[in-house]
Amino acid sequence: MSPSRNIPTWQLRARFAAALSAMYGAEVPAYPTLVAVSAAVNAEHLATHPQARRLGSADRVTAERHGAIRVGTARELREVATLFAAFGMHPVGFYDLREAPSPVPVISTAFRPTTPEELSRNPFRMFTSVLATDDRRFFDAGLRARIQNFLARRALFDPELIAWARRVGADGGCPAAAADEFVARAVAAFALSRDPIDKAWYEELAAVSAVAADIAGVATTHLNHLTPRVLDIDELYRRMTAAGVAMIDAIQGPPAGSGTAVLLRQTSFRALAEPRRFRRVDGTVHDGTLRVRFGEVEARGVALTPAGRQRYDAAMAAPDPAAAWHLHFPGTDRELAAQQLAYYVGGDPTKPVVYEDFLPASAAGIFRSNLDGDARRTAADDDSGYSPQWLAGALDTDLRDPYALYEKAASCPP
Ligand code: OOG
Ligand code: NI
Repeated sequence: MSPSRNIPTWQLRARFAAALSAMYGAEVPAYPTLVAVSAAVNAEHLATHPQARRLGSADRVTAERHGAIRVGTARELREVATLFAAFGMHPVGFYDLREAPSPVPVISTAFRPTTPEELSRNPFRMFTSVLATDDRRFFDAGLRARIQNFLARRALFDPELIAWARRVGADGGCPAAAADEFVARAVAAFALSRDPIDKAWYEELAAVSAVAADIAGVATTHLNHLTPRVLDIDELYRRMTAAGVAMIDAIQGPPAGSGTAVLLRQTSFRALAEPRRFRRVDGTVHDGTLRVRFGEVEARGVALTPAGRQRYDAAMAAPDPAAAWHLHFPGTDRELAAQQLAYYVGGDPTKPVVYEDFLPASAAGIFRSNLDGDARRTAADDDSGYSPQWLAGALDTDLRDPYALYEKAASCPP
């Protein structure tokens, strides 16, 4: 390999995803089990359901992951955007989890590849949340000022790494000789830190919201979870339960047995306690544990059009979504395509456009299922102004509209 050869962003993204997976596997022992069970379920499913390949090649699905990270400020968000752009991952969509049934004080987007070609090369995506510090319903003026002060003093990313990422993004890749170091440095930015955590500060934030403590109670960020994709999530759920892993009560998203797989179904198990170090007020450092990180797995189906999404939201609002499902949704690709409820390449029902994004209710459920309590929220007016425009401004780049991307994917064959 010539040292001057350029490694394109998609190869950097594939290496980034694989290296994050290796790191997370070393950090969270249950994760490799989840990956192994997912791989076994996928191999068996593909052997008996060859038509499942229409939702993604075996190679793509085997390598497919999403991660989740949480940051504290607009500046940190901008740095994340620069870093992920070097891997060909761009912000798509706006999620306001403050409005979910169990509110979480964050707003979010997903960084991901945006074209069918890039997605098929490697679809790695990162659900990225920023703490809604300006929302008075969660944080009073005093606490807000102290959070801002704490966050202003930390640097999540080495400025050199961000400057390097900016060059890689602009060049569309990096020289082969530098690629390993670049990827390794990016991955290291998301490792769990062994630095002692200020116990009193962490606990004060945790009393308001466990997510606030995870974000602003520590001086670093870390992967919160890394999620493999599985083709039969009901089977995965049965196997994990049979293996003695306590899963959350339900699979989030569309109910089982609803015909054509649409959107996204997810489930997770609670993390075991992880060793962390704490510094007490008297300055002494002690070993302790936190249960913040967990395992999640997901199944992806066809992307819905705005009309299809309305049907989905109506079905899910029913007291028993599984029972109500067929009142709202036809069960086959052919009908979904004919009624323009879902995206198919060229309108051909054998060529579904896979859903590449997230669902706010499921995301809030995933947050919620892994927290010890709901966020404490008062009835104050929210004058924070968080919106898609705010997020785009903070990111200093356009927020892509998921529907426009699906529309485009459906209109131009890959
Ligand atoms: C993100 C939760 C959302 C998903 O898959 O819906 C998410 C988080 O816990 O930081 O990852
Ligand atoms: Ni997730």
